[in-house]
Amino acid sequence: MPNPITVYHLPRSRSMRVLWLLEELGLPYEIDSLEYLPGNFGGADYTKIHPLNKVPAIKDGDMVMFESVAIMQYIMDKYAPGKLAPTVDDAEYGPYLQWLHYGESTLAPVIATMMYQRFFFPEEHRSAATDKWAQKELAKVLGMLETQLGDHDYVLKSGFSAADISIGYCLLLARLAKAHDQITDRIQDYWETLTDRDAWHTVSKM
Ligand SMILES: N[C@@H](CCC(=O)N[C@@H](CS)C(=O)NCC(=O)O)C(=O)O
Repeated sequence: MPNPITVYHLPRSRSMRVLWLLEELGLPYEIDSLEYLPGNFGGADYTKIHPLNKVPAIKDGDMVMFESVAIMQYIMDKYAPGKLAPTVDDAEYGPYLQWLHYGESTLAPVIATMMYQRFFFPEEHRSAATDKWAQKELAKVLGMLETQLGDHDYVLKSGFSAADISIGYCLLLARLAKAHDQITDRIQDYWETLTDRDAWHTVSKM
């Protein structure tokens, strides 16, 4: 067993992706719980770990890194090769990488826009036009996910993978953003399949 990885964590933040992955893989980890200081998560001590005070980050021995999806790739490559991801010679490898990154690169920015519009910006800086744009965009990007899901349980036909963790976290974000109108029955079914997993049950309480 490797030494435990330290995960810098705030509930409901992207550190859930990392913890969910570690739970699915049964790898040891320790949590460093950050203090919620708006605009400066974790305070000055955490700036030494992540210069922008964004969550998550991990420490593995002397190595410190951030970016949730990159952390997932690091953990899988180093400690669980061949698990929760197709191998490079598999026909699903390209689509797997695409959907793994779709979570953070395509889904998350649209949902984050909604969250800022609806909850974080002061009233006078909110824009109905931006919110409307984000709603349309989210419907579009979730529509593409719905097409990919088809009638299988997970993003890849071969079954659950780290891509589902990356995207699944965004479905939590979408709920927090109150994007209920964009969550279709099919996306809701997918969410329920994901949140039925033991690892999710554990992580959702952290
Ligand atoms: N692309 C980064 C995004 C990190 C990020 O923005 N995390 C949020 C919490 S979920 C955060 O720290 N927000 C505070 C900020 O942006 O100052 C990742 O995937 O790790």
